[in-house]
Amino acid sequence: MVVKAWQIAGLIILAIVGGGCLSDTGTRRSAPGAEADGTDATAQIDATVEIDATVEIDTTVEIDATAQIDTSGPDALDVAVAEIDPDAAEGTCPIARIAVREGERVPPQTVLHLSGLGSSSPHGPIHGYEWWVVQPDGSVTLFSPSPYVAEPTFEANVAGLYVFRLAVRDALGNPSCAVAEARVLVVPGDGIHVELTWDTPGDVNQADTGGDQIYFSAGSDLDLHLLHPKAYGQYFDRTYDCYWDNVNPEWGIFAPEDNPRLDRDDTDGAGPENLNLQAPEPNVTYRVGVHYWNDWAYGPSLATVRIYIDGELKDEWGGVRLEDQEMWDSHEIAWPGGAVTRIGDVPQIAPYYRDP
Ligand SMILES: [Ca+2]
Ligand SMILES: [Ca+2]
Ligand SMILES: [Ca+2]
Ligand SMILES: [Ca+2]
Repeated sequence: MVVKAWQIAGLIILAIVGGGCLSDTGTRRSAPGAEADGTDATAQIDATVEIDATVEIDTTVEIDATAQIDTSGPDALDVAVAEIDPDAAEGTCPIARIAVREGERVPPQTVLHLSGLGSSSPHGPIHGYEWWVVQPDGSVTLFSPSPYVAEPTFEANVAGLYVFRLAVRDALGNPSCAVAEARVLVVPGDGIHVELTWDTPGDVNQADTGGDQIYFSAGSDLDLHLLHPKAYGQYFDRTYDCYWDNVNPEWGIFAPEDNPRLDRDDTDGAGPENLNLQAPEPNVTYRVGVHYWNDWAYGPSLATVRIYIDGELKDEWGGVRLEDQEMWDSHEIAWPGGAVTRIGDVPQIAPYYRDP
């Protein structure tokens, strides 16, 4: 109910004149036995007046733009908006709000469901959304299907902090005065998490994807390898090298916990490739390698390897320049303890290393 102040004043006067019965929420009671029967001159009147009035100020401006759109011309919408009282647009700004369904802490390769539907405006519905993200170094994920929808998704593939921001615009074109912000931390949950990202300066768009892997790729293709000691240092070992052609081999005891998993192979630029091992074998030293499988004519790339032990970043070795077909032996990881050691003071790179 909306009652204006001058109406309240009038109603109170009416209440006094009328004996205290106010609107539909007012009550008037008489004590039992108070009715005068003509014989009891001392009858008492016990009347209680309860005033229950709420003043609500409702400044919502309802915009019925659709009713005014003349579909005969492209300027019709502009005309409709121009007919809205401009004074109604003054006042508070639209408020942008972000909700992330998956929460603030997720493992790598989580598809985040973002929503700006909690945004609001005193001037009517929200008509425009614009999202941004500050992502960890090496991550080039784009909003899907675009940064201009109310509920985009976003694949958080690289470990680290993502800061999402949202601005909105209401039906009158008013922008939000403040940008909403939400932070999501991507933390690897496995004992060993190895992440490879790369920068290919010859590729003008490193965020695009696709290709047929025969004649064309949208970007260069580097690969992550994890060697078990039983590979005797040979990459592309069919059992004891975990890589794109052997993504989840059986290592250690006959149980999945000590098997490595290549959870993400990227063939079209930037990465990441993610390699995980939940419960490494005791008394085993693993080796990490990076191979430049195919440059797809985009030229050399700068590789970065990050190694996380139990969710904690232990080493990041970045900016290592690789040419097509080169193999970089980057790290050793010793278990138990998870000691991460760089192989060599400078990158140890073998030229023209091919699948034997
Ligand atoms: Ca590209
Ligand atoms: Ca790859
Ligand atoms: Ca196993
Ligand atoms: Ca890619």
